[in-house]
Amino acid sequence: MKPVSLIQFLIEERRAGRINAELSLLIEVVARACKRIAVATSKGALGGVLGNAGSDNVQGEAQKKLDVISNEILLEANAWGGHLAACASEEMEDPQPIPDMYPKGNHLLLFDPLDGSSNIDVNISVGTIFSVLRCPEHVTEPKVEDFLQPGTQQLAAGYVVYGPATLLVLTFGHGTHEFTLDREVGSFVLSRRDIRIPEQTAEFAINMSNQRHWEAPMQRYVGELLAGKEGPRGKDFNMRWVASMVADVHRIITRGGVFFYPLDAKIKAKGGKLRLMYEANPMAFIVEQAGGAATTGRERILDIQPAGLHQRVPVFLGSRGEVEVATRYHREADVAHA
Ligand code: FDP
Repeated sequence: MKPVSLIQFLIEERRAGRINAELSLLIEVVARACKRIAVATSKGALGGVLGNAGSDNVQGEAQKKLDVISNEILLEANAWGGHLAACASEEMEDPQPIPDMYPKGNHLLLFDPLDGSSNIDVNISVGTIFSVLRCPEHVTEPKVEDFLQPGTQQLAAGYVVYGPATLLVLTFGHGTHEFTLDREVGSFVLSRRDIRIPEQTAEFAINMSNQRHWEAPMQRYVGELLAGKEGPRGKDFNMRWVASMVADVHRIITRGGVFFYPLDAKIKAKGGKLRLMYEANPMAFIVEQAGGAATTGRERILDIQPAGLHQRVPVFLGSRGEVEVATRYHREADVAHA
């Protein structure tokens, strides 16, 4: 079969009436920016881009040079095309308006420019995560509250993983599709259409070093997985933790599995570790569109009414069967303590 490029795929989505020209352009621009980020990350030490930038982001986390570079690449690429009303990023406290000299569009773009950035300096996969919302009607200068829409309102979501190959995974709410960057030609080519995550799995991803800080239902759930064949689950489970959400989610998209960043005593006051608007929501949309499930352990992620641009939430996502068991344990524990 003839390879299908991202551009061709987007034209077909437009013809099918699933996206409009502006959203198509937006995705093209984001994909082009991510190709530049792929080039920057692949240079490693030779590009002079490793190490800390010497600054902190809005979350008080040390910024890597590549965090800052990737953020600038995405902002610059998206400023002039006329497809956006504003951008918001993990690296910036407030939304970034489109400069007055450029035309404005009807979309809002949120992104984590370089997720898993603690892995950059050790040459392990990192990625970009993005989410697209519609700008509310008659809003010309979008404010934070215009971005605070539940994940169900997303028009598109995607991530790019910069690994041995650079891959783009994308959804418009009609299935989840994967594109592989053909480095010689410089274009993304469709490599998997309508990805399906197996419903059952024997593989889980979690940072086990936090075990003693977890809530009781999480202790119970993971305890049962670790008990293996002899335990209540009656089968052995395997564990993987890359510590780059994009890489862990991509493994799940590819061969099934389940990813947890639950609440723990250290992060309880913040509400969780991962950010709702540009990590949990886009990943939940992608995973649900591939037949998986995504919850906070208590509720569906996509149903959350956001309260802040940088809000954090617990994240349970992947193979439906395991997300449901872990979520049930939390709900049962809440009922028992009500
Ligand atoms: P990072 O802080 O390096 O950007 O986005 C947060 C994230 O990485 C995820 O990509 C990753 O899954 C998680 O944090 C890793 O957290 P731990 O360091 O606590 O394992």
